[in-house]
Amino acid sequence: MIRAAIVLLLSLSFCLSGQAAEVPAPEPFGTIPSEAHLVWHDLEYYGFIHFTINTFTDLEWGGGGESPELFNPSQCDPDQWARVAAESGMKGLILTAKHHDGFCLWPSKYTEHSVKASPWKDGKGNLVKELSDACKKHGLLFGLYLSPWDRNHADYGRPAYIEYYRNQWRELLGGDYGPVFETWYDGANGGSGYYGGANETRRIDNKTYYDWVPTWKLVRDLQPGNIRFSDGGPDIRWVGNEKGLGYDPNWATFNRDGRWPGVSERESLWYGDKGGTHWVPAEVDVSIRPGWFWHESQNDNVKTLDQLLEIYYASVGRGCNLLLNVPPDRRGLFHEIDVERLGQLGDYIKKTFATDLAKGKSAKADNTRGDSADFAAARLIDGDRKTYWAADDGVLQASLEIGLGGPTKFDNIRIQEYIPLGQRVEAFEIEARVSGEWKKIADGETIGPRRIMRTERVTADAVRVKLTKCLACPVISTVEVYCSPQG
Ligand code: FUL
Repeated sequence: MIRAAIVLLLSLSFCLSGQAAEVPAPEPFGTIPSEAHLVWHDLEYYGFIHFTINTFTDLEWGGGGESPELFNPSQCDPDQWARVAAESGMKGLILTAKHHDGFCLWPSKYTEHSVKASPWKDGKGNLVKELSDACKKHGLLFGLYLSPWDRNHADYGRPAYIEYYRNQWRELLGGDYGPVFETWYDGANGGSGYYGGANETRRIDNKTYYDWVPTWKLVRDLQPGNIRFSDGGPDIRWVGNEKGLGYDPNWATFNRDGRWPGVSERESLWYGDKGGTHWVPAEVDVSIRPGWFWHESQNDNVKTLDQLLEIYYASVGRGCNLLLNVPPDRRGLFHEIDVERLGQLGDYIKKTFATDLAKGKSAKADNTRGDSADFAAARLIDGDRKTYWAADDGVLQASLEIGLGGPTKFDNIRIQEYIPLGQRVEAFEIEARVSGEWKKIADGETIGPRRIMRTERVTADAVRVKLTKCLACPVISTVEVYCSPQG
């Protein structure tokens, strides 16, 4: 008791003496990410699995009238998908539980058009379960794509279908498959189809037909940490192309109101909306092959390591997350060529980012918030992406200099803003000190959750990051320096 009183008195007098006066952290700027967003941003790279009857009919969009008898992979092995994905550095896998043709990869109790009616495992198989188990085994997160457009269902286009669609989400998210980190709502909606034998064209109004808000609430209630993807969010947005290209600038902020799956403006999808109303960052979805589904004719068109690296730097490198599709073949396996390319990509990423050449070296800034050690430049290189350097309020330009402790060869610089306080940087330049001379090696607009600049390879003893335009005082959590394995 007496001891506690003495400690209290001592700490009070310490505070009153002024020595412990704390410099306040910057106020959050604009709209900021949720906890679930922060977890999602850290995932960076994960995989997409497009697999259904299309794999057996050589189609990209099945009409909905295909016989379930066609679904019969001979050596289906979701464990191989998850193992290869994990080895290539992916953090999760998202499965097309149902694509536009309506065939369900799990034995849904709401339809007969599913694996139940297929010869695969005598109708006793459940691919959603098998993949969710394989993901757990290999330390991957598991996500689901359930196409809103259903070219098989007799009620598509009528209110009854919305209840069917929601029931399927209840089935998928309510129990057997564990945590589902992301749910995917495709923008392709309405058109010709089988529709229970009607074989006609059914148009719907993307903005009103699905009545999305209750569906999204249902998903969140069943899976509290879930991130919901579509052209219009609500949590993350489509990047506006299927080429694997993220943009610069890339604002995580987005004017979300009035945007729905299939309803958005391209420029907002590409760049986000500076100062936008909601945090809705971009996800880049692209296939390792020309198609989303496996086609034998595309075995020679699997993207090369160089193409995959272009995609990696244009997506992950620009602060987006990369969702790379790898379609299983008719055996139900990732094809050998795809496995090889994924291995090359994973190997490259692992080797490039193995050693941060700036970590624990020296750092200085031309402005430090309140001259406080809490926000000093040393925070940039402490190997902890949760600490940060910050400038004083009102300072909208700053220069950060990282000393590398002697001439050092590198070709990658990774920078992150501390996004729990919002996205602030609008323009930056990077220089390297080569033989005593500063030389510009990169520039760009936004940084956000991460920016990785692949530069010419230089040998330099210091790196300078100039923040030339900011919306509010900059808050940067890390500057890292790496060298790729080539050469
Ligand atoms: C598109 C779909 O129409 C494609 O088939 C694929 O699923 C892709 C990821 O989204 O909108």
